[in-house]
Amino acid sequence: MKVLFYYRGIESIGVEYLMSYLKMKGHNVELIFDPGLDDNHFLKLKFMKKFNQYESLLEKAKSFDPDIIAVSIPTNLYPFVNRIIPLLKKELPVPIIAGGPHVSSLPEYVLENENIDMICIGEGEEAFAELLDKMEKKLNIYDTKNMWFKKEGRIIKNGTRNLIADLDQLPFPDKSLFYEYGCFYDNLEMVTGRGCPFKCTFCNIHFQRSLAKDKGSFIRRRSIPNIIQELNEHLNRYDIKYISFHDDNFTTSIDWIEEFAELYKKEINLPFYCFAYPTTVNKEIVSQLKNANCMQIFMGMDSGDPDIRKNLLKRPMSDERIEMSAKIIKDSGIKLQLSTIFGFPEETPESMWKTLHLAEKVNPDIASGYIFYPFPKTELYEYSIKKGYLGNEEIERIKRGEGGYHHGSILKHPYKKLAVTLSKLIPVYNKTPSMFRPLIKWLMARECTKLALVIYIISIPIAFPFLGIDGIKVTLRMAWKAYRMKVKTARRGN
Ligand code: B12
Ligand code: SF4
Repeated sequence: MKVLFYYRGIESIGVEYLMSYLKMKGHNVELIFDPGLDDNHFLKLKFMKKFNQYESLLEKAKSFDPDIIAVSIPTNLYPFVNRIIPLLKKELPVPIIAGGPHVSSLPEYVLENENIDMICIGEGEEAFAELLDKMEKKLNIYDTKNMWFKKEGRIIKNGTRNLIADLDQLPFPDKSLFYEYGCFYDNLEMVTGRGCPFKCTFCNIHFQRSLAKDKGSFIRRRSIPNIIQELNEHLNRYDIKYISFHDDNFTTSIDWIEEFAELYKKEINLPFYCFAYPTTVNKEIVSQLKNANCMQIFMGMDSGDPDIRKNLLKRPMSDERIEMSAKIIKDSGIKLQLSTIFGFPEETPESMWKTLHLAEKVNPDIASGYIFYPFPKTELYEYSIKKGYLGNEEIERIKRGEGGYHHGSILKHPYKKLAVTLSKLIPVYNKTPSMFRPLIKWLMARECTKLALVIYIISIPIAFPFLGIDGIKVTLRMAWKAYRMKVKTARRGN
């Protein structure tokens, strides 16, 4: 079967896993990738729109002549998916299947979409392969687990299958098609496991855990040799300078880290980046990470108000624990990226300022600021509805995937301007010498959201020296590739 994937903005490890699995099963895959340069979730740059070439993508789609089109939908990608699927459906009258976090959260709603014929809830590898196999053999597809279908005006819902227990059995994610679009450069992204043991109320992963109840262990980790083998395969193919481990939590097991550090140092030894939950950080783990050449750790502080953390976010930890974890990381020589979120329901200006002040005490190398976005079906989404922060209009906007956690708050929140200003200026504040900090604070208190955005953009290379610069390089590369594709399409048209 010929499967055409659509994705936008950045490479997707989930889609790469699907591609390699389907290829292993003998299917043919192709990708149309929209670089989304005018709106990459972080920045809206209207003048970059001219690089978004739907025509060349459609032409590529037509010449591939797929049997099925597959789209992966994180919530904030839904508006863009909705722009392209009517065009694809018009040119290629084949079924469209959707999967990913938004679909798993709102299956009924997504299936109402006239252009989507079937959806996948949860993990897609086995379900999608089984579906294609049945389609190819012209068998009944409507009993495929994890899949829901539209048939003659009815919705057919199937239960979920067990989670993939042994991740080592999966083929390594296939990055080749994303690479052709320039989606990565020096930085190799990968995941070493699936699932997370924590219960943060704003997180989609915690919701996904509830979907997979009784379907096997939610938290799974690949074996170290399997990870090293994947790394070696990519390193032989691409000119990689550092690795980003995108696991929700890299640091949950000391035994795993010890074994990883030893083999990684021996076989790979490239600088890497990973994520850590504050209470999993200790001297032993951090020294192993440092030994393995870890250059930066991303740690979520989220709020600087202990009550908000404990009661609202279900991240019960003291300020002192956060400071201690930060100190351990910094003392080891690993760079610390501290993540903060502003604009939670119930947050007052006082609690938002507490976040700034705790970040100041922690003194990370990089501070990132986000605006709270209630992802559908998360506990904090339901809470925001109950407490009146989301009315019908906002709920509909979230279902459509509008907004995000970079630009503005979607909540009916009395202090949203302050939340936006703080989220944009905290990275700059963090890099400002202390004698000039009162000036930034003065700006923050004025809630000048537009000025804050301008300052944020200008300061990206200083505030985010590693990922910010990599992001700029990748964006330029994607723009160049998109431009070349446009030129080729135009030449063929003439
Ligand atoms: C790595 C990561 C990133 C990386 C890069 C993404 C990449 N290279 O893959 C970065 C940091 C850049 C990133 C960016 C964003 N991310 Co992100 N990211 C993740 C993370 C940590 C891992 C994703 C992953 O690889 N998972 C492993 C793969 C195997 O799982 P998967 O992607 O879910 O795919 C499986 C299934 O969902 C299903 N499936 C998926 N699509 C499809 C399609 C079809 C047709 C089928 C059949 C099945 C199917 O099958 C796949 C294989 O089993 C997840 C959290 C998580 N643990 O999933 C968040 C997560 C996916 N990200 C999230 C968000 C919000 C974003 C951003 C929108 C943030 C932002 N505002 O900038 C952007 C979106 C960028 C974009 N254009 O997509 C949210 C999504 C929530 C939601 N409801 O949408 C998540 C769940 C985080 C969270 N805790 O809430 N992200
Ligand atoms: S630690 Fe991260 S991935 Fe895990 S539940 Fe919390 S926010 Fe989600």
